[in-house]
Order: sequence, then C-alpha cells, then structure tokens
Amino acid sequence: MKKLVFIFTIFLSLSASAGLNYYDSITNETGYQLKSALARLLKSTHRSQSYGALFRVYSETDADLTYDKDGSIMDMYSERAVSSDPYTFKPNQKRCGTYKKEADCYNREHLFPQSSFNKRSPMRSDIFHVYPSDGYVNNRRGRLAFGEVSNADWTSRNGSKVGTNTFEGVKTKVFEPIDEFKGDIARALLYFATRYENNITGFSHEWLDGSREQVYKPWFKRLLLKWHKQDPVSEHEVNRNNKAYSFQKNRNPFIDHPEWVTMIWKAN
Ligand SMILES: [Ca+2]
Ligand SMILES: [Ca+2]
Repeated sequence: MKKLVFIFTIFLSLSASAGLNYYDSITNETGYQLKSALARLLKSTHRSQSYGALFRVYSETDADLTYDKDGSIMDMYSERAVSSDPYTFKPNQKRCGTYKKEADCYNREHLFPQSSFNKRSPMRSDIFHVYPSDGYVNNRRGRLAFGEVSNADWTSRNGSKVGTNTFEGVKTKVFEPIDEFKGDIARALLYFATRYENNITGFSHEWLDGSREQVYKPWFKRLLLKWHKQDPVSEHEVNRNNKAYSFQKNRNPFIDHPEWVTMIWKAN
C-alpha cells in the first residue's frame, strides 16, 4: 500500500510539473537509440544557469523534506538516513570558504569531476550532477571514482568511505557513499552520460571507456546498474527532479523512467 501511495505521489508530482509531456518526443526507441533521442531532448530543453545560481537554488532543490524534514541542506555526504545527522547546513549559511574538518562549510560537489571537462560550461553548473556537499568530504573524494570499500582508509561522519575498491576486483582507490544514496548517484551519472554523449569522448576520467554509447567502462557500468537497482528512486529524488526542472528546464529521465536504464545499458 505504501508503495502504491508513493507511485501515485510520483504521478501527481509529475503531472503538476508538466513532466509527463516532457517526453512526448520519445516514442518506441530502445537501446542506444533511446539514449540518443534522450540526449537530443535533454540538450534542446537545457537552459544553462550560472554557477553562482546553484548555491541560491539549493535552498529549494536540496532542502531536506524527506529524511529529517527540517529544510536543512540534504547533503549525501553527511546525511544519515535513519538516525540524526552529525551536523546540518542551513540554506545560504556556511557556504565554502575554507575548511579544516567536516561541518565547517558546504560547497558544490561535481559527481562527474569538473577537472574531467576542464570546468567548462554547461557541465560545470549542471544541477543534475552538481550537488551541495560538505566541503571537507567533497575534497576527500576529489576526483575518485565511486566504488565499494571493505576496509576504509577514511570514513566520514555519515559513513561514506574512501579506500581500495572491492567491486569486481578492480583495486583502485574509490569513494563509497552510504547505501541510501547509491542509486541517486548512479542515476545522476547515467544522466550525465546521456546528456553529454556527443561531448564525452573528449572528457578524461578513469571510469570512461572512450565510447559515446556505453560511456563507462564495463565494471563501472555494472556498478551503476547494481546501485540503480539496489536503491530505487526516492521521494527526495522526485522532488529534486521537479524543482531542478523549474530551474534548468530539463530533467533526469532515469528518475522519471527507471526502466529506461536497462533498456539502454545491457547488464553485461
Ligand atoms: Ca537531514
Ligand atoms: Ca536513494
């Protein structure tokens, strides 16, 4: 019943934001043709905003109305989904700035590292992969790939880890977010792979395979598919997608249509 109510809520919030009409140009494509059709739609509707505007809009797009419901900044690197947060940031206060430890200030975390595309626009200010996060944890993550860690070299106060990857035996240094946000991060990176498929062969990161279609290396693609399945779309993501749509005029299609992920990227 709870699930039904949630699905109905998604339907209502989509209707309210005219999100349902957004996909009218998508008909019966599948596979990488679906991805390219989405790329055209996401690009043609994208209204790029300034980098500074992100800090201002976070008070709407990233207010915590789901977990603690206190309107503080919902930061995936400090939020504790099932117990009280170690610290919180009030919107428009404690923007970084310099930091020496967690809780000093928050800044803008590029899930797809901005050094990969030389801080160019519109990627740098694209809200669908740029999230508010604690400055110190953001810096600890740096441009590390995401992965899974058994023995952490360092753990943030909400349980995010830095250490050697154990997923599929690819032993590089990685950052592992808490379970609650693994799907959120996967869907953001799949959005990025879709929106920028015509530019991404010129970007540089260890998780890229050099193709415009699959985009990510096989192990990393399988990690994202695993996380997408393991952590389904949440109420917070649906709200964020609708508010980000008002701001930037495009959407993350994998939040609206989770089934498109496996219609595009095959499991192997
Ligand atoms: Ca919170
Ligand atoms: Ca989640």
